[in-house]
Amino acid sequence: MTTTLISGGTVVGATGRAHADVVVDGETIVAVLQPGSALLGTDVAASVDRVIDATGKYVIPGGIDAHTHMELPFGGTEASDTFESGTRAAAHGGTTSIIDFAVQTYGQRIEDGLAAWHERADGNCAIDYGFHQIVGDVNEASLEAMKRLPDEGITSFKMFMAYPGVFYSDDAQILKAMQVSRDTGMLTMMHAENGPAIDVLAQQLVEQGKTDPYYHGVARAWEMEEEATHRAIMLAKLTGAPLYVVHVSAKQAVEQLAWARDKGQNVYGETCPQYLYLSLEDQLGAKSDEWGAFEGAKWVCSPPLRSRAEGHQESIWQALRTNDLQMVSTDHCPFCMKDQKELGLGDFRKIPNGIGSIEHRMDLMYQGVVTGEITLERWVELTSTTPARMFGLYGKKGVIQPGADADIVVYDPEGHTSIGYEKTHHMNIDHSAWEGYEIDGHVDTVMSRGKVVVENDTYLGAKGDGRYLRRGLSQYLI
Ligand code: DUC
Ligand code: ZN
Ligand code: ZN
Repeated sequence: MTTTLISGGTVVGATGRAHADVVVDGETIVAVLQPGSALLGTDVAASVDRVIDATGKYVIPGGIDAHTHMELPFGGTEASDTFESGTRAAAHGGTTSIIDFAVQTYGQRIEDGLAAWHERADGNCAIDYGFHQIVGDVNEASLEAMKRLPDEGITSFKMFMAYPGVFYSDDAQILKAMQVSRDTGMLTMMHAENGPAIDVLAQQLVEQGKTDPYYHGVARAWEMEEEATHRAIMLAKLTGAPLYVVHVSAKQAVEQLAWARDKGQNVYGETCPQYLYLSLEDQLGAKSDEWGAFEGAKWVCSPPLRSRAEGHQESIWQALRTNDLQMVSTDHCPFCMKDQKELGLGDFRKIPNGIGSIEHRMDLMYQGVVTGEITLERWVELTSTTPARMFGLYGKKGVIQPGADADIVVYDPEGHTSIGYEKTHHMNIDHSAWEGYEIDGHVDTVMSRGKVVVENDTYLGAKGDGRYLRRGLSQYLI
């Protein structure tokens, strides 16, 4: 087994930072030491197989992206990153674990949906991976199957108040599933947008000839997110289920979460980098020679980008500081412009929804440290420690301490990252929603369970390095 010393860096955790050396034995962190100190009387640097010099750099627990959709079937196509390409890109960006969504489609048994997801991921991942379960068809059999998910290491499930005819659940179905959540301790994850109302607005816009991608955001008004978030909160209150609202994009949805949390309810929320940095105005202004106004399709995701003039981005940054929102995930769900997004030429409703960000989450959130939006410790908390606690991985993941998996990122605050077009990223997309973003920092070295998988921007790992994570119940509930 290889032993490694990461020396001279600043170890940063959710609660503080310190100059410290980290000793790794095989797959595990075995010691965090005062710089230069001896371990059991031995000179550590002389006795390990390898020393990584982290002088002037941050040493942080590997990122955990708790919301990804590799290979998701959507809108007549499939998300363009496979478990292989998506997890490799994640590693490049300093993310060492993902939690992807196993899909139960309408008419399918949960067991079969889950088995298919294991088959897709098994032996293909570059980093460790777990699953949430999408419940796309609540019926008596699914409700029984859901109760067995914790035995499979799946302790959270996602429901959709959006996408009628695809993943949508009505209030009665949600109520029944939340009762299972209450009884098992599993976390209910909610896509909170009022899908039936949105579909009416979208149809009316198309009938008026408003078919460009921009109108996707007009149809998915923030009122529909606020309303659904409130409804989810009330159903959770009624049933006693713990609730986690995914991809929060609207200021008014944050207010709903804060309101419920102030009353002591077990309610949590995540946001994504696109809701912090990108806006509906950006999407409206996007035009290119190749695509014209259809260029805006690159940023079609749900919930949609929100208006900067309305102050959503500002309010979401604030909520990350005040813990009204607890985490940042990506909702990584990439689709190429060619053959995929272009399915919606002439009708924005047919554009597959999703943005690819898995490679850039750690960098984009570090930029929030540079600009003073969040502290260094909060960066680690939002991107690694809380995801681990929220989804039952803490202790092994999300922290640098003896006994934890050696998932470690050496991050260089003096480095620079230019986010560019497909040729510079590793995600399987023919464009970047983040093209032109400049980050004052750089992922230097990435270790996944003791193995250096990225160094000098070079991938050193192998397909199948990543293992399935059997998760415990949430360690974050009040
Ligand atoms: N939102 C997206 O943008 N893509 C996939 C699913 C979702 O809820
Ligand atoms: Zn969603
Ligand atoms: Zn999603």
